[in-house]
Amino acid sequence: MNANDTGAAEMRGAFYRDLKPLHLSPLWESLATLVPHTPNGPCVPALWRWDDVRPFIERAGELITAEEAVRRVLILENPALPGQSSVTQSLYAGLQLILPGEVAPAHRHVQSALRFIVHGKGAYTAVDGERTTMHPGDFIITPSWTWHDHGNDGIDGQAEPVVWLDGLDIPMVRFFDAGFEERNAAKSQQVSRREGNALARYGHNLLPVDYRPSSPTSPIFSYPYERSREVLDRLGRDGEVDDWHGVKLRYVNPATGGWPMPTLATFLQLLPRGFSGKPYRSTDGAVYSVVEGRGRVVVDGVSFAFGPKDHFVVPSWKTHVLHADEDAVLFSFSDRPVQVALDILREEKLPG
Ligand code: 1HN
Repeated sequence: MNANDTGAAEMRGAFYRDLKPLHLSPLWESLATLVPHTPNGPCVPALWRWDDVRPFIERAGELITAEEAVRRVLILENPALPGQSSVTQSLYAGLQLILPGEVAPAHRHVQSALRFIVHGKGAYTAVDGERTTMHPGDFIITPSWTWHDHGNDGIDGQAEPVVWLDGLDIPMVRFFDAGFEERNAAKSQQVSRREGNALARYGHNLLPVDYRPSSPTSPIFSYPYERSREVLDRLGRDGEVDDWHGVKLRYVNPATGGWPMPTLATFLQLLPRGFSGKPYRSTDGAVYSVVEGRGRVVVDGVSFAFGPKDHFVVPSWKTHVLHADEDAVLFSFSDRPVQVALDILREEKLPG
């Protein structure tokens, strides 16, 4: 640097300091960060092992009731975003516990929520007057601005602690500063339809003749694991195994063919025993819940071994491969519908 450059740098420095009080800043100093050559977000891959997390979920159950907590949840925080209640820049994830006899009181909010049942059965969630009993692997939707409460009455007189994964679009709603919430005077909402009504109406390749979607969210609240699992099995046996994803299906809104939720995409995939996937990356980072089987995900060369009830996050544009030692079933969710709507989704299936 010659004397001239030093002088120019000092003059620029002085200029930037003078700009500050006017809340002005020079774009040329941040352009490369604002418009990166390729995605270079702060999030890191991470894995939460069920064996590590479970004792803390149990302790939370001893320390606070579901009613006092409103929602008794341990948030899965991206290690690179401490204190932000975010597992990626756009996604929230948490593990919620409800003990036998407890009630998590009714409320509604703009944020859309999904539940993926991880552990135990016999809890219920009530959405818009209909209860759905939870079983491991079920995918359940709480649409934006619908009343919802949870309880745990058990099945046939047998009740056990139930844990599920909550996935919400909280960071997206926060980004838009568009959040509203209301609490219901009643702890549990009135039941107005028998359990299974929505699935009967909308979940069998038939729709009520005059049905017109009243919202972009799927009219099915619950996608039972039993049915989805059977399809994976069938397609796996038929050899429809993608070199990158194994047998991977997306959940669908039967009324539109689109995503079940306007902000969150959900997927279920089977990695057959011995599967060794090719590298893949996409701009929608995803949170995974392991339902069955053992294997590993290798993200940018770092290996994370997973087993049943483990959770992991693969951030945006991180190259990753999936391996399975046993038949493995993975549920996942991402912000794909939003990226598709904005026409910014990119994905790459890389050669092995
Ligand atoms: C919420 O309403 C639930 O209803 C779970 O179970 C997690 C996290 C943040 C905000 C609202 C639920 C939540 C939440």
